[in-house]
Amino acid sequence: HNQSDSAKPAGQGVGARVERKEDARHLHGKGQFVADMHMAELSEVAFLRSPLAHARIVGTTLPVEGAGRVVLRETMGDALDIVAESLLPTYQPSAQPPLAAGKVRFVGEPVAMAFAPTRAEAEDLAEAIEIEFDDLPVYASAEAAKAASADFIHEGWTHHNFLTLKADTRFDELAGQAKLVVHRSIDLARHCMVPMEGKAVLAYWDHQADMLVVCTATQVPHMIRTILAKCLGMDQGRVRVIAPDVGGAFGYKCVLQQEELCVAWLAKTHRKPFRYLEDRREHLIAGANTREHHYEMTAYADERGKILALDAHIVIDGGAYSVWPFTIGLEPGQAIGNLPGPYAFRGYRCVTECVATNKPAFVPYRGVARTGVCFAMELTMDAVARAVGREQWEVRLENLVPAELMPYVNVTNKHFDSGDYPASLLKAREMIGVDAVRERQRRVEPDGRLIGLGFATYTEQSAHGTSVFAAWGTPVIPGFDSATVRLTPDGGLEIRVGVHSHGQGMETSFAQIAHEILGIDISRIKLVHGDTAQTPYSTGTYASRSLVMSGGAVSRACKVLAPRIRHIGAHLIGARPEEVALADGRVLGPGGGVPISEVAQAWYLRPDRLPADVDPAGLETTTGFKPKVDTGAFTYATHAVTVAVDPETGHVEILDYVIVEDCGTMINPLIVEGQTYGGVAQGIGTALYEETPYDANGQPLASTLADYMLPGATEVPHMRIHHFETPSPHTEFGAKGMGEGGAIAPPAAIFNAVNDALKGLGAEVAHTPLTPRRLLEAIAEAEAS
Ligand code: MCN
Ligand code: SMO
Repeated sequence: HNQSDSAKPAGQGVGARVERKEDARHLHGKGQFVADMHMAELSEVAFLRSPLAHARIVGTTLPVEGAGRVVLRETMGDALDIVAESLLPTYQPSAQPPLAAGKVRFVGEPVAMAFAPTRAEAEDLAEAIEIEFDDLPVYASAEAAKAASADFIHEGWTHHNFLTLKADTRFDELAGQAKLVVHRSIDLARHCMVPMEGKAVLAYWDHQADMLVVCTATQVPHMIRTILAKCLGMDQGRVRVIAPDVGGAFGYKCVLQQEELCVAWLAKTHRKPFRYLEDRREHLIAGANTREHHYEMTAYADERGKILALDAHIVIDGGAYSVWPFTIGLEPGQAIGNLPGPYAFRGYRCVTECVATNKPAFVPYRGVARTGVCFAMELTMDAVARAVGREQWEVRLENLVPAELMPYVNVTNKHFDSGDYPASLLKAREMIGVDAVRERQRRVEPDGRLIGLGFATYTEQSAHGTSVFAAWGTPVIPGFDSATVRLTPDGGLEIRVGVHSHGQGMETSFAQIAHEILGIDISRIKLVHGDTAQTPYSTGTYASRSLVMSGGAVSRACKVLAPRIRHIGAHLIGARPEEVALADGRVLGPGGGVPISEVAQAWYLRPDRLPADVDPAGLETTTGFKPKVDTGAFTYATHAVTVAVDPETGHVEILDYVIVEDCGTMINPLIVEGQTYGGVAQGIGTALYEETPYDANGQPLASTLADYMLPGATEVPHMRIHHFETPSPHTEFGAKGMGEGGAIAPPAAIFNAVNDALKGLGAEVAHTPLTPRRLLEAIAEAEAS
């Protein structure tokens, strides 16, 4: 039912709309998740979690029966706390213990664990542990924390901020020239991530290999191996991490979880298998949180709505711990750097504070800070448009970086590599039908609902390089990756990558890349991923980097293999290597061809048929790829939406949703569209439904899916998508990453549409999620003033 204007190249190579190879097993319920694994003598693990947000642990009483199956932090004396280091000078690190030691810092923090043959028995045992607490002052909000000058959440701290970042570029000079000043306060609520599969980890001792094996739902198996080995004091060569099928990750699974360390410790210590599976309630209470940003935005513009300078103060509620490896610095770093979005203004002043509070850790979530900054910037842009009395799209055109200035370095030193941002806005404007919507607005709806139209344009920096992560303080993240390819003895191809696919369709798109170069049928190309023992080292999948980095490495590795295959094939058909080409699974030359399988057989089984000068490196190679620049590839898009707002009930219905996106060359447009739709569904959740509220004592108020609202099939509308394909000059095939983009713009576009609908009432909304209560309050407030 989804429409795309993109051309459909036939075949299986780059650009073909091939259906995903991985779908068959998932649609038939044959996926292999951690919860599907069976193992003799497996013990299930349950955690006793803190009922308080901030308290000292003053006493512990273990149950008489089963005390040997209960673990406290002091039992794990040989394991290290998790500490994420940062290069940023203002950063205060946190020591995150695998189980709380001395004190607890958020409701749901693991305090003890118990194990038993069944989860129910393990839970009973955990519940029989008694912990005595002494209350400490609770910092349930950034405001509460900033007001305190003692009793900091972490030892050795001198204030409550993890980090404060500042920027000032020509602010006073350019703000001074403005005719118009527009100010807005803007809030994004804290929420959870709710992947279908929660945390899941099974660890055992492989007695034959004499090593620890950890099967875990992670995006970053190699990095998890590195940090587990460190925290457990083991050689990395004796730890193997396997990420099997993973049921959605969205950033939640790109950091080390306390539970992963705990279960790995059990297996290492007892030399037996242990498993922990997070349940939904644990996820909603104790799982990592995301998105909670507060903005004070002041735009300085001319009378046409062209912004000259922007002043912003951003406060991010960072929760209790700074996660490994990215640190909490990723969120404020991306916020301060990406707030100017796709716009060309040159005056910028921003202070971004990231405050520690007594809530679960803040973890990257699809879009990372860009969902927040897009929301703040785009709401401010519309406020400027209203102030100057112009159309939202007209004022955006005044401000977007024009195509003729590409490549363009913006006010925060982002290197926009290519594309036409205004064209994406104009195309979205055409597709959503601005004139028809304006006409419909003028006629009164028979049911009294108000019609509104909203836009949001954003950039999605993807495939960030080493220097980009270093500027966010994270020293461990490289701007390159690698791949191994091997022609098998029967002429199939194995690709091995250290990134992990958990819904992105890499088993298909990486095969398409290899097909493009080697011509092997994709049904004969196998992607091996998610096992540190079988794949080259990689920091893993996050930041929409896998296709550009590892996909680029697959391309490069195939280009290394191709001449070797041609060389042997040419010899077999009596041609010169430069006379032959690879296509349709064959080496084709002037006098005929030979199947690639015969080349493979010559190498593996009939070396007597090989040319005398054959390259002994053979039909396998590992190589890396690094984009030509370190600054990333910038995907961009405009989302446009029309809504109907019911001023009586506060209900918002999305009537139409349009996306015009440009991720450079698409490897598989079908997957690109699926990624976008999924992201938009999550963005609609952020905009209208999802919230994890806390009371003043730090108690979570939404701990079941009855209180925590998610968009379902009836809330996610039909979407229309149009692609531009401006190749990146810096990557293989000109592809740019795009896995997060869908989730960036929806809150901005939807709120702008609602505010457009409310214009006549003088009401405005700027706080996610837009519940009926918040909407009705905004209308009542406007009526009262
Ligand atoms: N693709 C393409 N052509 C392009 C770019 C991408 O065909 N020019 C396709 C490829 O199939 C590629 C996929 O889109 O595998 C996503 O590519 P990329 O942008 O490189 O993103 P990653 O593979 O690195 O995936 C990470 C990204 C992130 S950071 C989050 S968060 C997220 C997302 O992907 N989490 C997801 N999409 C997700 N989708 C699912 N189903 N589940 C998650 O947890
Ligand atoms: S939040 Mo995505 O894993 O960068």
